[in-house]
Amino acid sequence: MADLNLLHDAILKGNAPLAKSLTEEALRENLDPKLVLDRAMIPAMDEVGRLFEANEYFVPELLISARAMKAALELIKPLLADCGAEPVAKVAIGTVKGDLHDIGKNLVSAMLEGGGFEVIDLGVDVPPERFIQTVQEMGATIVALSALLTTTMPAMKTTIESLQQAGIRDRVKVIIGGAPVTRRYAEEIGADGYSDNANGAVSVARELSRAKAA
Ligand code: B12
Repeated sequence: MADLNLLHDAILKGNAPLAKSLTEEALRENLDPKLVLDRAMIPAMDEVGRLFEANEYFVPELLISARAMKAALELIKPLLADCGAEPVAKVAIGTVKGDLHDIGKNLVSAMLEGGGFEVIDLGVDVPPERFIQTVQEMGATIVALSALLTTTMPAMKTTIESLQQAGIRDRVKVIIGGAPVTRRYAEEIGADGYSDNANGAVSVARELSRAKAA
């Protein structure tokens, strides 16, 4: 029987091969991929953050834990599909300029794909112009911004302002998220939606695309 505590610890210790094989084992046993994520993987990264804050982990430990998390996440991602026949919208997603964190963004991206959205993943450190270009050239109607640093949150505001300046703000809905981001901040900078998790991101994107279609 797959042990989620062992998976949690493998990510915490940055043991990517073990994290991968334990995830494979859990999936072979038909454990719900969302349960594996919520009970083992995300709590492990939260603990990594706590240890970093307590000066017990440093950047190299963050990196090897992130690598283990990614190895496990790659196996989970294709299974996050949800067969709902929802209207599909195109989402341009990226981590904002100056910010290199992508685990949460990748998770949101996978959940959106699973939820029937077409996702254009622009990666990390994405300047506002890239979002603008994706809306103009590829017809994205939702822009999803991720930020994990308090110092890069203002880049979300700048991105929204740039969409305005480019005259395309009313063509898109902007949703934002990331550990330091709050609903209040989302309202403050004029975003259309916010969620503190990947499931919520899908619900918000659905609501906004329905509202747009109506
Ligand atoms: C792993 C990690 C790293 C890795 C990133 C690897 C990678 N490929 O992503 C590395 C080592 C590169 C890194 C670097 C740094 N990091 Co770092 N990192 C983390 C850590 C431990 C985990 C982040 C993570 O992946 N969490 C797991 C995912 C699943 O959660 P999440 O990202 O929050 O995403 C969820 C939600 O927020 C939401 N969400 C996310 N995006 C979006 C988008 C939308 C649209 C929506 C709706 C929802 C949504 O849904 C996701 C799924 O549920 C956090 C601590 C933490 N607990 O957050 C620190 C943390 C974010 N890092 C921190 C710091 C300080 C740094 C560095 C500055 C360290 C340094 N001195 O160099 C650099 C900055 C580099 C840069 N320019 O970006 C601080 C930030 C402090 C702050 N408040 O600003 C944190 C909080 C650690 C701490 N406690 O001090 N880091």
